[in-house]
Amino acid sequence: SGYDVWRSWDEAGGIRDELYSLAKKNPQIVKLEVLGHTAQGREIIAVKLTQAAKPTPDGTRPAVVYSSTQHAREWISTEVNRRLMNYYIDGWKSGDQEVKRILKNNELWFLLVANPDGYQYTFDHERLWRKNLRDNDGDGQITRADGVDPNRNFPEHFGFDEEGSSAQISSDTYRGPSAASEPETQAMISLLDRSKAEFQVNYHSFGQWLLYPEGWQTGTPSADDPIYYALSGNRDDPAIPDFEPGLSSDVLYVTNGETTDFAHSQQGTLAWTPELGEGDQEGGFVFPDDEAQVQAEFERALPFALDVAKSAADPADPVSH
Ligand code: 0X9
Ligand code: ZN
Repeated sequence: SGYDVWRSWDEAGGIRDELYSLAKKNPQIVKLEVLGHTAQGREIIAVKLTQAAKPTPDGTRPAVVYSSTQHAREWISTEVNRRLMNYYIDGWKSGDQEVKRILKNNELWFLLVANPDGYQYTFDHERLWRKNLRDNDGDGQITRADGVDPNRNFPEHFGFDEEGSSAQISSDTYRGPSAASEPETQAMISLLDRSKAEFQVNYHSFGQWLLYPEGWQTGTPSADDPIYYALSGNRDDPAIPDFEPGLSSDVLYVTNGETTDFAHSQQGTLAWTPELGEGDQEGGFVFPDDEAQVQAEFERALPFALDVAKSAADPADPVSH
């Protein structure tokens, strides 16, 4: 791809190749699952990590879904999540006791590129593309009029108002023709179903936020708030250093049809949106192509990711940050 750090989906040795090769090399702990196919025919791939003498059926162990790159341009989210997946695989191989405990007790699911069409498009055509590649106007080409925002297409307050998503096809927050109209949305829903996940960490970028539901309104507290508070930390001592934890609709902005709202309300999966990376305006989407800075961002995010996994067996009694 011409970058030091970033790798596209399609290229030889890219993200898709890595998923297949990790599954092939580590059959005792890695299972690959094709959840669906995009408009352009790319596979939407999840990987399950768990260790057992005999294969355990999906959804039988306390589960965490780590997902990333619903928004095509948010490359740092895939790279942090990819390093997390490899941290678990390498840790298991080298006998890291904490990692081995987690993989014996839980199933961890990784959806590194939730929007592979859009992701590939940011390498080949337009670095700042956000949405998927639905041909909204049916003219057979991809232009500004095309694409659905994968994080506005979920069947939870879908299209509730025009502030939280848009009905305009050219908008970057176009919600799509109907709830769960998109293969990327259907794949995420099937993953949450299959895993019966206790928790989801849905990495995005940017802004150094650690967001949790609800996103569609600020009004109603949830009975699960104590778990969100315990795992997220607070402004003075956040679970991801320098990130501000908070209610997504309150500290950032209102959305509807959003993933973590759906996960929490419809699936009973407590879910966060970490917004990785600092920056201002659109520049923040272009995280530096610099190994040391990318690794530092991964290491910053790691303790929270581990705490969530360690809490999955008993979410009511979370590993308090
Ligand atoms: O707008 C989004 O989908 C997320 N931000 S991003 O810049 N990565 O596009 C935020 C989603 C979190 N939910 C709410 N803020 N309600
Ligand atoms: Zn995003």
